[in-house]
This record gives sequence, structure tokens and C-alpha cells, in this order.
Amino acid sequence: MLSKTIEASLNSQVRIEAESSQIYLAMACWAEVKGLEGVANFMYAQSDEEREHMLKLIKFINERGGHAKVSELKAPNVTFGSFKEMFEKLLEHEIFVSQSINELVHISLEERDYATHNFLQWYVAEQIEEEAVARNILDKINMIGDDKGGLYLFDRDIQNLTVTTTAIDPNA
Ligand code: OFO
Repeated sequence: MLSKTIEASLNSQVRIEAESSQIYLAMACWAEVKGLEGVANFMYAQSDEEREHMLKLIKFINERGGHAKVSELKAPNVTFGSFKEMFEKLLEHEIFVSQSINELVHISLEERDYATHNFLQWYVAEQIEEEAVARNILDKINMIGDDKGGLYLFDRDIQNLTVTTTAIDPNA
């Protein structure tokens, strides 16, 4: 059974994952409109992945006697100054999510909820991976600079990065 504190904290993470999904969906749309299909596909997959993260939390809350709350979400940015800026925002956001997961882990220990602590380890590992992917992409963008040919190749190659973003079973 979840304590009220843990339930509320997990529910605020549900909201963060749902907002992440919307943020990346908006990025996908912007990239698609700008004609970078590879980047758009990558962001659509990221958006789906965030929804899976949200669902995994929802199932956990409900299965442990809590009630997962589906709430109103903050509207995301829908335009960006450049692709570099967009990926900088992505990394910034992932760092924010990692901090939020860390805080949750901290609360689970304070509450001596070892089942939730164990459950959260999956998110800890996932955040390491997501931050690494975002940094990797930014390194590539910095190398490309303003080179249009480089951007074309980047758009093609980013598709390979989606390998890690295949759907996660929310029941796993
Ligand atoms: Fe949910 O992993 Fe990114 O934010």
C-alpha cells in the first residue's frame, strides 16, 4: 500500500512524464514542418516513449492501492529558434526529469517504501540513457554548425538512434 506522500509524489511524476510526451510531440511537429523527417520521427518516438513512462507509473500506482491521477498539462513550446536550440531544450528537460526522479528516490527512502524504491531504479537507469543520447546529439549538432549538407546527413543518421526508443512494456 502506498503512503499518501508517495502516492502524491508518483502522481506528480505521472504529470511530468505526460508533459514530456507533449513537449516532444511539439518538437516532432516543428521538425516535420521544417522538413527534417528523421528528426521528426525521432521526436515522435521520444514522445511515445514518454507516454510509456507515464503508463508504467500509472499501473504501478493503481496496482499498489493508490489512484493514478490524469491531470491538466502545461502547454509546451511549439516553435524553436534552431535545431540546436531545440535539442538544448531537450537536454535541459531531461536533466530536470532526472532531478525529479532523484527526488522521488529520496522520498521513497525517507518513507521506507522499498518496493517503490526498487521500481524507481528502472527510471534512474532510463534517465542516464536519455541524457546520454541528448548529449550525443548536441555534440553532433555542434560539429555540423551551419553546414546544410551536414544537417541533411544528421537528419538521415538520427533514425539509427531511435533503436533505443522502441516501445517499453508498461507491465514489465
Ligand atoms: Fe521519461 O524519460 Fe525522458 O523525460
